[in-house]
Amino acid sequence: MKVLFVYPDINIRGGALSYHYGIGSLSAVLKKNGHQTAMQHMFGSYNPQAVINKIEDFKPDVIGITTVSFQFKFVKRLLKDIKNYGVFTICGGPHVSLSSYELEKTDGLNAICVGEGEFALLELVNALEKKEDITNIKNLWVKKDGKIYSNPCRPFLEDIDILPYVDRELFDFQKIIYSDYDRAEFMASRGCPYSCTYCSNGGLRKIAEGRYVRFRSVKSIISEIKDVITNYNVKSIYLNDDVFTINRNYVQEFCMIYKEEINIPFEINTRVENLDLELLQILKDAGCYRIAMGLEQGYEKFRKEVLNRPMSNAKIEEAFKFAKQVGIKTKTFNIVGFPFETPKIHMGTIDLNRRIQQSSAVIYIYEPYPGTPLYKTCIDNNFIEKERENEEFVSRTDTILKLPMFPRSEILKCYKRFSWRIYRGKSFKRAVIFKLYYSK
Ligand code: B12
Repeated sequence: MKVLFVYPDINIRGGALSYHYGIGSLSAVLKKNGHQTAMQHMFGSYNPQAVINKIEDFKPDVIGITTVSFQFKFVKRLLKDIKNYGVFTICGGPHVSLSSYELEKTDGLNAICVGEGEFALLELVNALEKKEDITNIKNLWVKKDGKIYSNPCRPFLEDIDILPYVDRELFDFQKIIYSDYDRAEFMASRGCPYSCTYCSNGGLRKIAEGRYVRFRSVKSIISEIKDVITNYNVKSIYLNDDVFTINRNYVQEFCMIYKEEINIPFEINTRVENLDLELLQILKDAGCYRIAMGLEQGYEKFRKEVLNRPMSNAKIEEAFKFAKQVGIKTKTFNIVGFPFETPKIHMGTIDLNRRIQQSSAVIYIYEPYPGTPLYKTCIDNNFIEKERENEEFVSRTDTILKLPMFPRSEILKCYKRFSWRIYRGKSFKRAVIFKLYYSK
């Protein structure tokens, strides 16, 4: 069977082209089982033509679309635009996993996948090929003759080493590497143990039975990295896991083998709670050049009570001090425009970023995701401006919230001024560059 994947990535800000691990993994499993796959990345403004061309050339039996919440409005448009081709359509990814009601409401959509999709999609494609019943496949909700068939989820895969390496050939992976300063991305794990109220991980964890946070064996990830650096031109590596440092023994083992067998610079995502001087030194010795951390909000009480991020500011400052001490660069992710935040509370984020002296800082505007506690807060308090929900803007550069305590105009102002405010005392040149970048 032929499966065409669609990766909607419309109105996303950023220089690097992105890879999609979910599609890569689904495609690898299908190919291993004798099916053919193709992929269309939708980038820039909404334009269905490239997908239509692919449908005409590749003639797929199934169209599989991945979707985060922000992209779903474009997915709905696409489903309408390709409806006439009569191809079976299925959507998966965090948005539909936490909003399965979308199946009933969405014209042109035949099924959705809730949670992990590798074996559900394989079963679906096999059943369609043999013209068998498709209404009782675990993880799938299927719409047939106006009726919705919803099925329970199979447990989370216990051992993710059983999966083949993600299919990188499906994308122009070398082009993706070149677009990101010759850096190749990997994931050693699935899931996150924390429950920040604005993030989908808390909801995704409850979808199925079993362990949500799983790491591949060090042997398996090292061997994939070796494979990729042999076949592509790569100068550094980014481990894109939600939090790479959850298990200290794992990090130690990884660092030891990585240094011996790979030995090129790498970056990870981490959390301050997992870091101490010793671990940072181990990371540094193995070639870790930068750690990226969600700081999100700098006012300790707000961060704890509204965002469920209980780490103290003292702990954050200590972790950044240690990173500096061992010579690892740091990057913070910050958000402005949370429900109940005020311009004054946001200044806590500016102050903390100034104090910790990170090497770089990124700011986004809060985006509410269905299925998260903070989305419910937005609904309960009537904070979402319904008329603006389908408005087109670049993801996380504007808000659809109407907050009495933080007007939209103020949120936009804080977003645009963020880098200027944190860098101007430190590096005037950098402050000006970022001021221009965010003022666009
Ligand atoms: C790594 C990562 C990225 C990477 C890679 C994206 C990717 N998914 O591969 C990059 C940096 C590119 C990225 C970008 C963004 N991300 Co991101 N990202 C993650 C992270 C940390 C891990 C995702 C991952 O790779 N998991 C492993 C793979 C194997 O799982 P998966 O992609 O979910 O796919 C599985 C299932 O979902 C399902 N599935 C997925 N698609 C499909 C399609 C079909 C047809 C089927 C049958 C099944 C299926 O089967 C797959 C295999 O089991 C998650 C957090 C998390 N733990 O999920 C956030 C997360 C997915 N990201 C998020 C967001 C918001 C974004 C951005 C919008 C940010 C931005 N504005 O730039 C963009 C959107 C990009 C896009 N157009 O989709 C949110 C989405 C929340 C939501 N409800 O919308 C998450 C959940 C984090 C959060 N804050 O809650 N991200």
